[in-house]
Amino acid sequence: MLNLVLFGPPGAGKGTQAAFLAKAYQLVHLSTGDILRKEIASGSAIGQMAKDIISKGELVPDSMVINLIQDKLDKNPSVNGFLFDGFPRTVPQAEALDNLLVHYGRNVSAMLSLEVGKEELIARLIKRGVTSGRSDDSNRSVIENRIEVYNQKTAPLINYYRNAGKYESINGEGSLEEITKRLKTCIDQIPQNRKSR
Ligand code: B4P
Repeated sequence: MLNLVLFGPPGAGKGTQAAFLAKAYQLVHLSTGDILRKEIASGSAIGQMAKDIISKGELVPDSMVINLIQDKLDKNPSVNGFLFDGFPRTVPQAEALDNLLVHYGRNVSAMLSLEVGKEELIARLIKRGVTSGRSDDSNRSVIENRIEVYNQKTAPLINYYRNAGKYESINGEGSLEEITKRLKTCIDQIPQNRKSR
C-alpha cells in the first residue's frame, strides 16, 4: 500500500501533480480544496461555512476537514492507497490523519514536499485566477495571505514528518513533466517497510 501526502505552499503544483501521480500509482486522490469547492458549489451547510474563510485565504477549521477525510476513508476501505493533496495543513490535522490511518491498518508512506519560490507561486496563482474563477486566486493580497498562513500554520508540518523519517523535498520548479519525473523517482525509492501498510 502506498499512502502519500503531497505537500507545498499554495501554487506549488499539488493539484496539478496529484492528477498524474494518482493515475500512475492507482491511488485515490483526496484534495480537501476540491472537496470544499464542491461543498460550496452544492450550497451545503459545510460549503456555506467554508466559502468566506476560503475567499480570505484562511484555513477552514480542522474538525471540518478531518470529518470530510474520515468520510472518504470510510467509503474506500480496500483501495491500493491514498494521495492526500492539501491535507494535512496543520499539526492537529497531521495527528488526526495518523490516528485515522492506524484505525484502517495503514500509515503515511511519505510526505512529498514541493519547493517553489514565493514570486513564482504568486505568478502561478495570479495566472490561474484569470481563468479559474476561484475567489482565493482573485488578488495579490489574498494570495500573499495564503502564503503567510502556509508559513505560520502549515510549514511546521515539515518538522513533523522529518521527525517521523518521512519528509522528502522535491524541487517544484521546471516543466510539469520534469517535476512528475522527480516525484516518481522519489516515490519509487520509498523503502518497502514504509509501503507495507
Ligand atoms: P487548495 O485547493 O489546496 O489550493 P492551493 O493550495 O492553491 O493548491 P492547488 O492544488 O489548487 O494549486 P496547485 O499548487 O496545484 O486549497 C484551497 C483553500 O481551501 C485553502 O486556501 C483553504 O482555505 C482551504 N483548505 C483546503 N484544504 C484545507 C485543509 N486541509 N485545512 C484547512 N483549510 C483547507 O497549482 C497552482 C497553479 O500553478 C495552477 O494553475 C497550475 O496550473 C500552476 N502550475 C503547477 N505546476 C506548475 C509548473 N511546474 N509551472 C508553471 N505553473 C504550474
